[in-house]
Amino acid sequence: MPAELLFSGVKPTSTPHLGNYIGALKQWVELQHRYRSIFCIVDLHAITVPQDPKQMLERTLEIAATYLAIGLDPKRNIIFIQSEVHEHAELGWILGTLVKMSELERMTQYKDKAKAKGENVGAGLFNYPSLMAADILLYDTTAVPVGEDQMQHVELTRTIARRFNTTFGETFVVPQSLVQKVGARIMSLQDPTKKMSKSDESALATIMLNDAPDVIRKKISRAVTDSGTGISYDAIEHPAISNLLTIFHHATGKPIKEIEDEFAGKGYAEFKQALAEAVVEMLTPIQNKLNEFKQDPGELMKVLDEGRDKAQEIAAAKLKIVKERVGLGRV
Ligand code: ATP
Ligand code: LTN
Repeated sequence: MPAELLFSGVKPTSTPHLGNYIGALKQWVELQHRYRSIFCIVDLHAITVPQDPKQMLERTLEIAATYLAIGLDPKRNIIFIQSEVHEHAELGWILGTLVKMSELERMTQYKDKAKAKGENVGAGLFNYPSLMAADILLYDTTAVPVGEDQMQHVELTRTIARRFNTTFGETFVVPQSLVQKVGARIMSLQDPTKKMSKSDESALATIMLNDAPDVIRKKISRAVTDSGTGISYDAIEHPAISNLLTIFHHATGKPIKEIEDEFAGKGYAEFKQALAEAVVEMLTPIQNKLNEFKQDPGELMKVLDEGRDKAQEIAAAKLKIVKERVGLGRV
């Protein structure tokens, strides 16, 4: 087994979208062959914004089924639900006593969400990075594959790990983020200056992993394009077409240059049609597997039971050391 350990997670706040898949999940499928990996469904993070209790578990299980449907192998990796391993919340509290208010106040995700919510922003959203640091540090993680928007949180995790090590003695491995070069930020199909997000007010902006083929075709045919007609990659001058080219690249594996050549002199309509078919082809096998897991959840439950037990064994051992170092309880 390789010594490197990879940890990542997705919040069960809604059905995952194409941005989540290209920016994060698809990478994991490749990385699982190179790292010992732990993939978590981070439900404690999801409740930092209000969630419908009735839908929470359903969405959590949907993300877990998605992990399996995209090809994460439960025999090689640990797959589990964050709230089922209480050590995460416990270490999150301890790390929250080390992180500074000023550091948390600088987090872009918090600032953006706080701006949207005003006075109603919950303290959980503010403390979010302490819990994320706990997720990562409990497992001696070396690599954290995330989209670009999460790099700042991984950076703060590194700061917290170093601070703990300096204060209480060498305890945590200092992890690194792993961000892929192309596709780290898939943009909205309706506004290429905004990232594709499940909370977008326009339903046409985001392709959900479980969108039916015709819905995918419709969303892509209505995607905004740049003024001019060329199909060439330039994220500054042609942000919309560059985003579509990025998606095309991920759906087909073809280099962007090759796609540009293929569509040189052709119109947007033809390009969009080919792109829609490529996305449908990429997502159909995933959707078929997802339906299988939904119809027969037994296997999924077994994977999550085993994942929880394995994760807990590692997490409990680490937390014991942490508590000893900090002087907490009669451990
Ligand atoms: P929201 O869409 O509500 O802003 P989120 O999708 O960022 O939330 P998660 O579901 O936890 O939150 O994200 C899972 C992973 O997907 C993260 O690693 C995140 O960086 C990545 N990700 C999310 N949106 C995009 C995007 N548009 N492009 C690339 N990666 C993304
Ligand atoms: N904050 C991340 C989700 C997340 C995560 C983690 C990612 C929570 N804990 C640990 C990697 C490692 C997000 O919003 N996507």
